[in-house]
Amino acid sequence: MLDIQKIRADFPILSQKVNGKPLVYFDNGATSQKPQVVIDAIARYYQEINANIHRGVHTLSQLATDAYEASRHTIQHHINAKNAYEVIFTSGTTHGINAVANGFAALLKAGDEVLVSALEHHSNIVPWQMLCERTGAVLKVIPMNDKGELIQAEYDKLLSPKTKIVTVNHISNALGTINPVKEMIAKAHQVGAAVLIDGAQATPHLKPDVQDLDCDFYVFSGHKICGPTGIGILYGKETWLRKLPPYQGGGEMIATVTFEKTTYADLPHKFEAGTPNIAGGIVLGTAVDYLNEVGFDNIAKYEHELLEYATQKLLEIEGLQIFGTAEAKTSVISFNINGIHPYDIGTIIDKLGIAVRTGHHCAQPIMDYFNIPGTIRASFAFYNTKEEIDVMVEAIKKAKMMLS
Ligand code: C6P
Repeated sequence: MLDIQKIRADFPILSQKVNGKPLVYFDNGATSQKPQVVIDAIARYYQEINANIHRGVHTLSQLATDAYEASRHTIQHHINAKNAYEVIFTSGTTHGINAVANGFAALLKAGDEVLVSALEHHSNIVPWQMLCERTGAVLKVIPMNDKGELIQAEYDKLLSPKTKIVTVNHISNALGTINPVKEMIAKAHQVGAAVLIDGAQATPHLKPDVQDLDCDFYVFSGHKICGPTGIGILYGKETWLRKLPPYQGGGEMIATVTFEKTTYADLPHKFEAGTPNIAGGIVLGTAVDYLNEVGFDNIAKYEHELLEYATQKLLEIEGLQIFGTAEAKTSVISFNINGIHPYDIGTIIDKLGIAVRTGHHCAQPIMDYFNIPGTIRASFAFYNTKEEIDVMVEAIKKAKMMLS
């Protein structure tokens, strides 16, 4: 069982007032709040060991390098990667997806197929469209049903020897659907396709096991898992990372450089050009340790309670419709109230201290599917409470009265 009050005390921002009201932070899908250990670790890095890494023989450079590489091992163990060099530091999910999509340009030819899902964030659509434009490959979309679940029978039909890569999120940011990625990966492998899993929304809620999933790539962002912004992870199977060309050229990703030819550094450095986000990399390890101390089983169980409680309470509001009713769902609720624009509700409840996201959530095709401009999205984390949900529900009722 989680001691929520003790956990909340770890997050200084949660005791703040916003617009004169206690903050109710339900925009965790956009970014998570940071515990004091993470905030302290950022300051400690700059106060005590700030130096460039993998370059100097001096003591600070060595300390910073050791801390950065220790964090890589923390993340390796967290996601159960076979080797630490399969864990690449990136600036975030978007960077990771672009690195892989860019690499596939060297492997695809006209007529090859790339499968994305109808549930994707723009970050997992646009880089693949750009890849298809460059190579003449064809983008195909795995459709979804009215509950926001991917239609597996349609996926089966789309898979063929022409499919070179399948790219799908583990959890949808807009609807909260948890996709059956393990089964989808196995099916893709039967036709020889690689699979990238966008774990941006999954990693705050669960501990991915990349070897058990057998995914070829798994990407996520540090800022959604209590870490800083500007840091993320691209996991890739060694065979794939060796096969793909580097994404960017520059310092630290080379073995030798002459004006005639450059040879590349070994993994993981081949994909880590330039001075990285050193503090971010180190502190991502701190964030992952913090979450593991809270425990992902505890997190999942508690967040599911919040989801069920909020769903039931929200549905008591007349005219409220929830988008995304998948059987397997995480603690995200997207909804609208008859005839009221989501921005109007979002703006009014912000005045009451409540932070939710409104709009298309960088997932316009999902909004198009439902023929709506956007939704109000409340996304809960393990530090939220049922009392906060009550505050939001009352605020929504008030906003509804004002607007109708
Ligand atoms: N979704 C949201 O409010 P970056 O921006 O690179 O850290 O993550 C991009 C991204 C990719 N895939 C999924 C499934 C995501 O949810 C996100 C980020 C945030 O839903 C901000 S748009």
